[in-house]
Amino acid sequence: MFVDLEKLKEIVREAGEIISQANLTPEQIRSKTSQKDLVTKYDVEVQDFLESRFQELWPDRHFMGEEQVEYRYEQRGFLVDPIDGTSNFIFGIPHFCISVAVLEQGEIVQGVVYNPVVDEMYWAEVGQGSYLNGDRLKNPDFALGEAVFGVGGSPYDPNSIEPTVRLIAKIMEEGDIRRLGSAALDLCYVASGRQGGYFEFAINPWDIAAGLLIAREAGVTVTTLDGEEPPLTRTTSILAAGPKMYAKIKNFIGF
Ligand code: 2AM
Ligand code: CA
Repeated sequence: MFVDLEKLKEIVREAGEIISQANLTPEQIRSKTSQKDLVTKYDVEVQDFLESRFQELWPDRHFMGEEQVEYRYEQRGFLVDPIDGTSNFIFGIPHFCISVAVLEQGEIVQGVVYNPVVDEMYWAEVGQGSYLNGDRLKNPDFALGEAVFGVGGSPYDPNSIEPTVRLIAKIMEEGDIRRLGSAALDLCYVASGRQGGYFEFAINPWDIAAGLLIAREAGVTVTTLDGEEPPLTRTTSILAAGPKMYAKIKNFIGF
């Protein structure tokens, strides 16, 4: 049995309130791995809130969140990013979200991605389609020139800078790009067709797990940038697009 999705959405919405009411001050921000990798008091607060509510309701499920000190990947449990798009949150760009994936036997079976600023709740259950609030999502399968392509910059990974720029250049010969700053929302935007596709060379499982299911349930093809299944236990590359755009990018990269 999966978790009660309505209950899960309700809790995530409550967690969104913590972010909406946040009053961020400079001393509540600190850097993690580098000056580009930031965390705030609210990332931790949201994670603690979700962990305690999930443990109350679903005590037999493991909880793993980005802000934990040590990561333990389990086949069955929650994979959580309390704020995806923290840099946007810090600088007041209203584009960030809470991302929660539910795993069974190592597979993502449910996903919820919530942007509290615009009250947009994306959600999916495996085999049941994906939704934005009450509306079913379907990627419109655009050609490359017909919709923008979302790009993740991975500035934390120096090796990815050059291939990222090269792929952007190829895409811009025919289309246009966006760099919105939240991997989870990038995937949801591909699900809905706001973006035709999205790629990033280095991204973590908690950023993509929920969005990956939401995108796939909307007919989006999602793999690594080598055409493999994205692993959920380590940093990975990601390519998500409708079939037409996916084929085009596959051709550019040559996998
Ligand atoms: P975050 O906001 O949860 O930190 C932007 O390109 C994306 O990269 C965001 O989803 C961001 O997630 C993520 N990100 C932040 N730090 C990262 C890191 N050290 N390695 C890989 N991805 C990271
Ligand atoms: Ca985060």
